Order: sequence, then structure tokens, then C-alpha cells
Amino acid sequence: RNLLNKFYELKAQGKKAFAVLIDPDKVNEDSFSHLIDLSKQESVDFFFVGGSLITSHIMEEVISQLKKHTDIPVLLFPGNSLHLNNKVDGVLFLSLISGRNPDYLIGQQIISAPILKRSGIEVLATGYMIVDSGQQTTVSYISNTTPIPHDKPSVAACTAMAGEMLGLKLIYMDAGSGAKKTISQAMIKAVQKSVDIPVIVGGGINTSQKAKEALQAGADVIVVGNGIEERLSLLKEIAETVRVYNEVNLLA
Ligand code: 1GP
Repeated sequence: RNLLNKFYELKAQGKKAFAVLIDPDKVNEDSFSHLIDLSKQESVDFFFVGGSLITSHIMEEVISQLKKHTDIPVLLFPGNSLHLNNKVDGVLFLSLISGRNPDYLIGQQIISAPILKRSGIEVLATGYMIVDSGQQTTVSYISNTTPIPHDKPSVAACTAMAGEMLGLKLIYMDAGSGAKKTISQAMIKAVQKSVDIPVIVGGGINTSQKAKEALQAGADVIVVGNGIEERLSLLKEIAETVRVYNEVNLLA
């Protein structure tokens, strides 16, 4: 339970964290080593690896490169049970609680359970909530679920509360990779106020300003993937935003 503890300790210290999402389908092989160096240099807190649809064969290689060159924990962000991998440090064991598709609520988890049990890999029970971003995202299409409406913070808050009451240990609110509209501050605030467990927020965070807004609203961890794939220097900018936010906040 080392990794879960890390999420909880950071939250207890009032420290925000930064996770870099690596989608194996979108890895730029030329700049990947640079991404690794930059992540080390900027003390990124977590790597999330995965996505709802993976077509590339380099997932294994991506994970082993991250493990070889850094001490940053690598968490699998699986789209389904076929994405399981035993080289990671932990698995975000996602239950898609915003949806009503039993396969993603519990079906894939049943298939994965014996494999994970044998592997001994840390399993982090995570309530995964997809939020509407005004466009259909791969994740809502593939999971065949309706996202939470963008302007319904109370639906998100009740969903997160139910997830916490069911014993889930993390909440991950996601507008979907490359979302044009990030999750509203009102919704992040409503969720954060409703649960005690750490709240991870991602989807469409591609500027420092958007990162700052998510942190101010109460996100404990922000996830950035697409923006960094498009412009590697964003990694540095987001890391700096999180650092400054933490410094100011811890001084206050
Ligand atoms: C997607 O939350 C992640 O599942 C990150 O989204 O790729 O838009 O940063 P982006």
C-alpha cells in the first residue's frame, strides 16, 4: 500500500501532486528520453501509463524505460483487463462509477482480479468519473457510457460520495484526453467538499492557467497527457505551477 499512502500523505500535508499521463499510442519516440529526463528534473510525482484504447505494441517498452531511468512511481491506467501489465508499481483499479455499464463497473475487474492477486502488484481502488466536455471522447465511446453533464456538480458530488461509501480509495474525474473543455471549478469544488479521499483531475489541462484553476478548486492531483505530447515544455510549466502553488499554500 505504498503508493496509496503516497497519495494520502501528500493530501494530509496539503501538497498538490502532478501526474504525467503517457498514452503508449501517442508516445513520440524521438523525444521520449527527453520527457523522462524532464520528469526527473521537475520531480513529477507519478507516471500514469495507459488509455481507453491501446493499439501500439510499445506499452511494455515504455514502462521498462520509465522504470529503468527514474524512481517515479509508474501506475497503470488501464482501459480494460487486456491492458494489465506486471512491470508497473501499481494499478489504478478503475470502476467507472459515472456510467451504468456493468462491464466497466465490475466486469473487467472480475477478469483482472485473479491476475492482479497473483502478481502482488499494488491495487488502488479508484472511482473513475467521466465528465462531459462538449465533445464525444474516446473513453465515453469505448466504455459505452454517458458522461456526467458538465454543469451538474451535484451529480458528480453524489457519485463521488457513493464511491467513497463503497470503499473506493481515490476519485479520478476525467474530461477525457484532449478535452476542449476542462472540468469546471464548481464541479471540482463540489466533489472535493463531499469526500475525504484524494481527488485526481484530468482531461484537457494544457496550460498553466488551467492547471492552477484545477488546483485552486480542490484537485489533489492533476493529470496532464495530451498537452505534453503536443509540447514537451508544458511539463516544466505545469510542474512549476504545482510547485509555486504548494509553496504559497504551505506558507499561508
Ligand atoms: C485523460 O485525464 C487524462 O484520461 C489526461 O487528459 O490527455 O487531455 O491531458 P489529457
